[in-house]
This record gives sequence, structure tokens and C-alpha cells, in this order.
Amino acid sequence: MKKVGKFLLNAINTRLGFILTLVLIYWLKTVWAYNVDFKLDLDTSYQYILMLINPIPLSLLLMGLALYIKNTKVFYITTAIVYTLLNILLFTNSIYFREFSDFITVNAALASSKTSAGLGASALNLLRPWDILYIADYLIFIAAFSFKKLSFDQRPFNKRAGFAITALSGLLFSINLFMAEVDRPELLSRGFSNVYIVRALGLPAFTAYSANQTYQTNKIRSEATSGELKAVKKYVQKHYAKPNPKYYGIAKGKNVIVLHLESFQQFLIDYKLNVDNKEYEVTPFLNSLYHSKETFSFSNFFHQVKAGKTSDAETLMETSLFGLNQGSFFVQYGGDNTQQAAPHILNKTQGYSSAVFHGNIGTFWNRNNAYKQLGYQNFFDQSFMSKMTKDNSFQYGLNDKVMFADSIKYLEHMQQPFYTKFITVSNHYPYQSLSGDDKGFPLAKTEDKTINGYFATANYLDSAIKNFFDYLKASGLYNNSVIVMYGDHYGIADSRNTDLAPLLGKDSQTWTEYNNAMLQRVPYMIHIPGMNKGFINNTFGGEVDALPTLLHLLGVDTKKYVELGQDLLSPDNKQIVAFRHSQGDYFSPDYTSFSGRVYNTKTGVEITNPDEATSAKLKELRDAVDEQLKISDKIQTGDLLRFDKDSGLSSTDLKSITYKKDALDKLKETEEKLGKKSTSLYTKHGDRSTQDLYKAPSYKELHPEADNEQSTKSTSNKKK
Ligand code: GP9
Ligand code: MN
Repeated sequence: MKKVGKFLLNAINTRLGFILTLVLIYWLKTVWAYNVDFKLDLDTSYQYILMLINPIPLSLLLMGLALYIKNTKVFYITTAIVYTLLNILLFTNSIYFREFSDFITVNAALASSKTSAGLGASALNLLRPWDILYIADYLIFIAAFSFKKLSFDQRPFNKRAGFAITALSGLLFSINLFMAEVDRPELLSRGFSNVYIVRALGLPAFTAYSANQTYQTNKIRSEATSGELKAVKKYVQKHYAKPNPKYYGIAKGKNVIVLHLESFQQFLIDYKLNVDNKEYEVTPFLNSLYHSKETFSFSNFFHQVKAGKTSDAETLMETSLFGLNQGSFFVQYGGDNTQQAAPHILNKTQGYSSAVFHGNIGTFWNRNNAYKQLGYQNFFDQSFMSKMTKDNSFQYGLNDKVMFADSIKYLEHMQQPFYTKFITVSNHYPYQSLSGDDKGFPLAKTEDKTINGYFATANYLDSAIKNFFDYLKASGLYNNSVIVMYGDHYGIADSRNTDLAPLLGKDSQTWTEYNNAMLQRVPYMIHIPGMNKGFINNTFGGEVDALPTLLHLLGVDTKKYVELGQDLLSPDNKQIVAFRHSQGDYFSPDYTSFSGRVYNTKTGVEITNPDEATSAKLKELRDAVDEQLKISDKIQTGDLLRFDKDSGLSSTDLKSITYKKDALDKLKETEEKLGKKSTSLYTKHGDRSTQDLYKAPSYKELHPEADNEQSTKSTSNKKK
């Protein structure tokens, strides 16, 4: 035992041994922080292994650089500085995470005024007893060196061996990067979530990534001028489609409830899945809304997202601007750019309160920052809801029925009118999120497991929406509300469509890009209880057109705002839909361009040799979509809306928006302060909660017959 101790002491007394010891301690501290201070949302053992590995490569690389230094003093001082920097990064992030459930981006560190909105003086309160572990090693080293238990190694390290350490850590980092990419393709180009990057690559790599992001975005932003906004405004004015007087303001003053239908494609509407010669209607409830006189339904509404997927859809739907050509707008600019978004506009013009409800972690797509810029006063993410278990959630968050149930205790305390958004997740790739009694809707029988599960999760979503509607009716919110529903993007990727073809009555052999193009449709429905002017509108439009459409129904003219879409109910609508996914592609009633091929939209016949008149028309369409996207990119990358003085919207009050755990207390405080004047549902309901009005029976409870048919072993109908 003594021998081992002596051997170790001798090892630490060498330069390499000292560095390896520090790397080891840093590794232990990081793994401690990962498990105690951070919430890394680890789902698989692969992610766990990645988490264990990632502190090593970069710390070894950075500390190993000191081995090139000959002078003893300089070597030890450099080593101590690098080690301390790594530790400061770790410790400050641990404290920051306790408050913000996120990591410190370089951007946030630079704009420290925003950061201190929540931290500042309270930083001391955030310290925990175990924080002593973060500095204990310093105390031990100082003591050991002063009492001469450790000594400084005067021998310079062999240069070649130093190089070997650098090469080794470089190699380890490449392996780490590769493994991270396997776990999450396009991790760095799409960003997803700071948590995802840290858990895969570690804090130093995340900080470098974040510095690069900040540098890139700031460069373009700082060069942009207010003159550029003038050109943008010219376009916006020319492009503006005036409201249809028939519908303008018919939903004025009502609550807005936006239901984000994850990965939901239009072909699901009215679709019946045939399994073993029996037909199963996939989304009976949404179908009934689609055909209702109380709903404006759009049959030719296309998604326009790119790599930012859900976050791009949110950008489009709520700001009438596009996401970026590369990566996610929410991730890269969402935390900083001035926006003219739905919650902000409705708050400033008509005093709406606002909130988002989502069963996933708040950092996903940088929502915890981006929503502030959109003007959302509240963001109730997964941390405000039930604890996630194997049975009530999957990798993208809580099952939809649970998310709706858990939202009500917050929703009922919001002052009306409110603008709220519920982001569902259960109908998300790989469409295997259902478990227990929620399982039961038949699976399709194709070669592709992803396609097979899609209908069952869509059916679950349909039933969750129905439960929520039932609650709205029972609680009385229904009659005061407009309910907007949209599918964010495709659920079945184009590469799988030939397997889907037979289910759509098509032949896989003759499947074309035209067929792929038509599958980019997603639902868009605006349900206004009590209205009877609803119909199925065949206007060609896209997600960028949603905001002006909605605002006009709410009686807010969009003329003053910088919106690139056109009201879908306006007689001036041009029906040209840019497809952001591939440059130059578009949809329109006559022509469709997809993957560079042009088709007659009505017949699906490819146009390979257009005559002069057709060529001119096609060029016009292409120019129109190119211009729209170019203008959008200019606004987004240049943060041009910060220059806009005509909108009448003051910028969002970032200091007052914190998304902290006391959100519910704040809502209740407002309620109390207003007393009888409070318009919250809770007050209206005689100061009683409405939570018990939400009922969410499982599939098995709704379809006891299915259990018998499938003659499964378990026949129990357990209640939650
Ligand atoms: C995650 C969810 C999914 O929070 O919104 O986003 P997606 O993968 O569809 O972009
Ligand atoms: Mn999505």
C-alpha cells in the first residue's frame, strides 16, 4: 500500500504525471457537475458513455500544451492558469444552470445586463454546500506544495512526447466528435439545444462553438444599416394583401389557443387506414373540425421549414418571416433579434397575456431565449410539469395528454384575453412514443417501421386534442377562444415515400417528385366557435402566410408590420408559396417546382420543354420566391427590425420576462391584485380550479372492443 502511495507521489511529481492528475480531477468534477448540477436529459446508455468520455479530450489537449514549455516556473504557472480557466468555466456554469436551466453562451456573457436580470445579487443564494468540492483540490495542492509533500519537476518534457500527447488528445476529440455525430446527426450545424451539445462534447467545446456563433452573427449584424430596412419595407408594402372585409375582426378580443400538431401532414385528414381489410379513421376529431362551419380550413397549405424544423415553423407562424437557409433561426438569432411576433403584437395592441406550454426541456431549439424575443410572458416547459417516467414520456418529452393535463393549472390563472401555444410531441419521429393503455390503434403493415407507427401516434394526438377541446367546452373557455391548429412539417421523410405510396393508393414504381411535392402539405385550421362562415379554402399558401391571416381575423391590420406573408383570406393573395427546403422551388395553383423539376400542379405532368409564355411564367414564380427569401434572410441576419420605428411596438421588456419557477405565484399575485377585475378562468370559475374538468381516457378505455379483437393477454383497464 505504501509502495503504491509512493509510486503515485513520484508520478505526480513529474510534469506529465501532474498534468494527468489534474485531468483526472477535472474529469471527476465534470462528471459530478453533469450528474448533480446539470440536467442533461440522458436517454440512452450511448449518451451516458459520451457524457463520461467528453471531459477528457479537450482538457488533455489544452493542459498538454504546457508540456512544450521548458522553464519550470512558466510550466507550472501556465498549467495552473489553464486548469483554473477550465474550472471557472465549469463552476460558473454549474451556478448559472441552477437558475436558468441552461449553459452560459458567449452571447449571454457579453450581454451581461440581460444575464443579470435573473442572476446578479442572487448568485450567492445559488451556492450549495457541496460546491466546496469544486475548490477542494486547490486547497490540497497548495498545502501539499507548501509542506513539500509535492515538488516541482525541473526537467523539461521531451518535445516529441509532448507532441504525442497533443496528437493523442486530438485523436480522442475526433472520436468524441464522431460519436456525437452518430448520436445526433448535424449536431453542430443545427444546434438543437445547448444541453445536447454539452452532453455530447463537453463545456469547453460548447463555449468555443458558442463563441464562433456569436462572432458570425455579430459580424453581419454590425454591418447592417437602417437603410436596408427601407428596401425591405418597399417590398412589404408592395406585397401586402389587404384584409377581406367579410372576415376582418370577426374574432376580435378572443383568446387565441394555438395547437402545434407535431409532424402532422395534410394527407392524414380524412384518411382511413386499412389493416386486414378493416378501415380505421386516423384522426376523427380533427376531421370533424376540418369540415366544420366554425372552421376556416386550408387544403393547400405547405410547410416551409428547413434545418430548424419545429423552430422554423414557429418562426414562420408567429413572425411571418422565414427561418434560415442554414441551421435554426431560433438557435442562432432567436435570443437577440428584435421581432414583431404574434404574442408581442397582441400584447401591445390589445393587451393580451401570453404563454407557451411544452412537454420537452426549455433549451431545445433555444426556446428559453427565443420566446422572450417573441414577447412570450410565460414559458411552461417540462420542468413545470409531471416528472418524466418511462410510461408518460419519450425522448422528446411528456406525452401530449399529460402535457395538456399539466398545463391547466397555469392556464386557468392567466388573464384573458390570452395568446397561448401548446407544442405537442407524441407524434414525432420515430412514432413509437405510445405505451401501456395508450397503445392499441393498429399499426400499418409496410416494410417501414416509421411509417407503420405514424398513424397510431397521429391518432393519439387527435384524441389528446379532443380531450383538450372537451376541457375547453366544460370550463367555458371555448366560447371566448379561437383555436388555431397547424402541422409544422412533414412526418414521413421523402426518402420513405415510396413505401408510403401503396397506403395512399399510389404505385411505388411510378412515384415522382411531384408526388413528394404534394405531400409537403400540412393542415392549417382556424376554429372560431359560434361562427358559421367557415369553409375549406383551396388558396395556395404556406406557414409564412399564417400570421397576417390570423391577425386580420383578430381585427389587427398588419400593414404597419414587417410581415412577408399574405392573408390567405384576402382577395389580393398571390398564391405563390416558396419552398425553403430547396432553393428556387415553389408551389402555386398552376405550377409546382420541386427538386428542380417543374410540374403542372393540377395534372402532375412534368414540364420539360416549356414554351416561351410558360418559361416567362415560371421565371416570374421563381423570381418571386427568390426575392421573398432573400428579403427574409436580410431581415433575419441583419436584425433589421431593430431599426423599425413605424410599427408602434416598443421592444419586448426582457427584464420582466424570466421564465422562473415562481411563474405561477406571479400569475396568482396579479389575480389577487386585480380582485374582482381579474379575468382569469380561475376567478371566473368562482376561485375554484378547473383541473378536474380535463379527462383523458386512454385508447384502451375508449376502445374496449380492440382489446378483445387483438386477444392480448392484458385486459385490464387501469385508471391513471
Ligand atoms: C422538441 C420538438 C421537436 O422540443 O419541438 O422538434 P423537431 O425535431 O420536430 O424539430
Ligand atoms: Mn417538429
